[in-house]
This record gives sequence, structure tokens and C-alpha cells, in this order.
Amino acid sequence: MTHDEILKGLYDNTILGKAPMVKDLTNQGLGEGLEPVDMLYKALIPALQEVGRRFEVGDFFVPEMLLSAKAMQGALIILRPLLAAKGEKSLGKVVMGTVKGDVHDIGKNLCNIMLEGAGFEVIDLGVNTPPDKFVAAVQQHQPDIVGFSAFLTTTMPMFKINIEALKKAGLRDKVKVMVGGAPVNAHYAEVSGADYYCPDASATARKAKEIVGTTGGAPTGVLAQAVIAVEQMMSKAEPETSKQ
Ligand code: B12
Repeated sequence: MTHDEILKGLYDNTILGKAPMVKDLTNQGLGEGLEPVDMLYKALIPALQEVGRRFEVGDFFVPEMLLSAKAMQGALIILRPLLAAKGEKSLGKVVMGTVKGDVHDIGKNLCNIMLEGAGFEVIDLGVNTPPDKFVAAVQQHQPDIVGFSAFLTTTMPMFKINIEALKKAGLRDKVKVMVGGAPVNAHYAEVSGADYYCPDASATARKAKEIVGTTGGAPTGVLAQAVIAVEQMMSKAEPETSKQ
């Protein structure tokens, strides 16, 4: 199979939620020298975008979305070690979680992979994370950054609620707040009181490095190459949309 055929197969089978095919094609892609970041950004993520579009127009329902998500997650299990082999030293700590009421975690997990890839220690609180769990994690781990992910317009207001909870606990000034998720934008981040918004995982890793003052110091190895490749791809593909 050519690289293009594998990418097309990954795209089609992720949309159709055929997890075994997606797993096989991911392995085949690796075997034939396809870059993990290409599989991610040229096939898997666009496939989920198409699934979202089909859901929006009523062609797909929740079970189909779930199957596609599972297929994507199967591929991520294989790609994760290649994208995020740990750096030698930690650049800093990030606490990440999907906000209360929201179970979408693929976008957050991708951010975690890229952050780990860039050399950060990530403490992942999972999905449906209540404000007190974020507060406790910030207290316990004293991270440089806390990240809130939301994929529903109905759960985005949790950003503000989480930030209020941090303020109440006297922690707001001790940590930078990043927010993101499909319906989030820079304006919403600002009105929520967040410090930063990032539209995707590579911008998140880039911004995190900026926050801890390490713009040039990515770790070496496969992981650094993956992060740099994604950063280059994204900076060519889109204007700078991050806040600040
Ligand atoms: C897969 C999926 C599901 C799966 C989730 C499985 C999982 N484990 O995540 C399931 C089936 C469970 C699901 C359920 C629902 N879903 Co859904 N889902 C999707 C879908 C198709 C893909 C989401 C996804 O993973 N995208 C892939 C990632 C890579 O997206 P991404 O945005 O590019 O991610 C990047 C950025 O967002 C950013 N980022 C993400 N998090 C963070 C955090 C920080 C700190 C930063 C800086 C950046 C950042 O970086 C990411 C990586 O590059 C979207 C459609 C869409 N277009 O998003 C709908 C979508 C999000 N779902 C939607 C809906 C309505 C629902 C349900 C309410 C459906 C229902 N009636 O039950 C439920 C809600 C469940 C709940 N309480 O959370 C709507 C939301 C509409 C809205 N505006 O609120 C969408 C947009 C579909 C649509 N077009 O209508 N869903």
C-alpha cells in the first residue's frame, strides 16, 4: 500500500469506527515509514472532524461517534510512545483535566502527549473533573500550568467556576491557567479569566514552553523530532491564534 492509501484507509475506517482496521493500518503505516504525526494530523484528526460534521447534520448519532472515538484511541495507544517518549529532564509540571460534566478526552489526551513530548510532567485528572479535584491537584503538585478542557458549550462555563475555585483557595496567582477544546476560542478564554487559550496540541506544547521560559530547549530524540515536526506543520498551516 502507498502512504496515501494508508492515510485514506485510516481516515475512512476511523469515520466508520472500524477499530481493528485502524489498528492494523496504524501498524502498517509505521512499518512502511509513515510519520506518526502525519497519521495523526492528516488522517485521524480530520476523520473525527468529519464525524462531528456528520453528527451535526444528523447523519451520525452518539453510538457512531463513540465507535469512531474508540478507533482513534486504538491508534493513539500505538502512536503515543512514539510521539511522547519522555524527555530526560522535566521542563515543568502541568495538571490537565476535562471539566465537570464533560467526558470528551481525545483532545486533552493529545495535548498531554505533546506536552510530555516537549518534556513536561503531566498529571492527568481524567474526565468529568470537579473544581475541588483541580484545586486539590494544584495544591498537591504545585504545577506551573493547569489546563481545563471542554468540548461542550454547556461545560465551557466550568472554566470560570474552576478559576473562581482556585481564587478561593488562594492558588490563582501561583499557576497559569490554559483552556481549550473544540468550541473554545481566545475571546471565551479571556472572559473566563484564563491566562491562555490554545487551539491544538502543538500550540499547547509551544505555549507551555514559553510559559516556563524555555522556548528553544526541546529535549532530543524521536520525541523532539515529532514535536518539532508538528510545530512546523501547524505554524505553516495556520495563523498564530494563541492568546498572548
Ligand atoms: C468523539 C466525540 C464524542 C465521544 C467522546 C469520546 C471521548 N473519549 O472523547 C462521545 C460519543 C462520548 C461524545 C459524547 C457527546 N458529545 Co461529542 N463529540 C465527539 C467528536 C466527534 C470528536 C471530539 C474529538 O475528540 N475531537 C478530536 C480532537 C483532537 O479535537 P480537537 O478540538 O482538534 O482537539 C484539540 C483542541 O480542542 C485542543 N484542546 C483540547 N483540550 C484542550 C485543553 C487545553 C488546556 C488546551 C490548551 C487545548 C486543548 O487541543 C486538542 C488537540 O489538538 C466531536 C466533534 C468535533 N468536531 O469536535 C463531538 C462533539 C464535541 N460532541 C457533541 C455533543 C453534543 C455530544 C453529546 C452531548 C451528545 C449526546 N447527545 O449525548 C455527548 C456529551 C457527553 C458528555 N457529557 O461529555 C458536540 C458538541 C456541541 C456543542 N457545541 O456543545 C460536538 C461538537 C459534535 C457536533 N458537531 O455537534 N462525543
